[in-house]
Amino acid sequence: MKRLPLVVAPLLLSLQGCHIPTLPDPGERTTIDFNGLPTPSPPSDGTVSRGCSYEEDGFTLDHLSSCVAGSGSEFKSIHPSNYRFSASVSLFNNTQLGITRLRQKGGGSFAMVSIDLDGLNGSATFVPPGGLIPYPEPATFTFVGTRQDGTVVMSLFTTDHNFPGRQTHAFGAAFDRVAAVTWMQDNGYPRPSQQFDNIVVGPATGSRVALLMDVQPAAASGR
Ligand SMILES: [Ca+2]
Ligand SMILES: [Ca+2]
Repeated sequence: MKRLPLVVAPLLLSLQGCHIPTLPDPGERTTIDFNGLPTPSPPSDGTVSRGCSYEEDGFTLDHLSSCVAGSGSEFKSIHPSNYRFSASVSLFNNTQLGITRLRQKGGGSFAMVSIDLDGLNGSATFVPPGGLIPYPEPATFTFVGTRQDGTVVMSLFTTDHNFPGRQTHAFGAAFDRVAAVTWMQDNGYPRPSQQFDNIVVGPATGSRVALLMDVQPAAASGR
């Protein structure tokens, strides 16, 4: 029989009588890639509204910024006939400063591993009052991860000038054991300027003791 570390044994004893869930295999990872979304039939500009909530592989993306289905401000997918398409079908939040939130369906902690990012307008320009100006790209992404104990972590990424041409942003250990990750659509006046794809997530792989406490916060803290 394997010996329990001194730190773990008292904790497990204190949780006797509580429901202790099966912990996931830390080697399992999932890629949310949007590739199952059907290509639109012509005529189309190659983008398709996908509503205010999107589910894939046991995870949910929610549009948190007063999203109204059918308004055109929802999530949209980008397909090969659109000039923004790069490599494979991706998604964007079609609201300026719109917030996107990723959570595991049914709750629980997970590890945010990486995400592919790109701009949305490239070198295109527009004419506001005052003359021709380019869209504000490269686009900046600000990711905020929240753990079940309320701890908040943050990660920033700015895309390059290659468009369409995605980059992979890796999160590292700080984004292990998060319960939710949000990011805000860049201001992008007069239209949004970020797209994302290939969200790689996995089971929380940090402290196994901490993970047990995450899934049983009431039992562990007495709240
Ligand atoms: Ca894809
Ligand atoms: Ca790029």
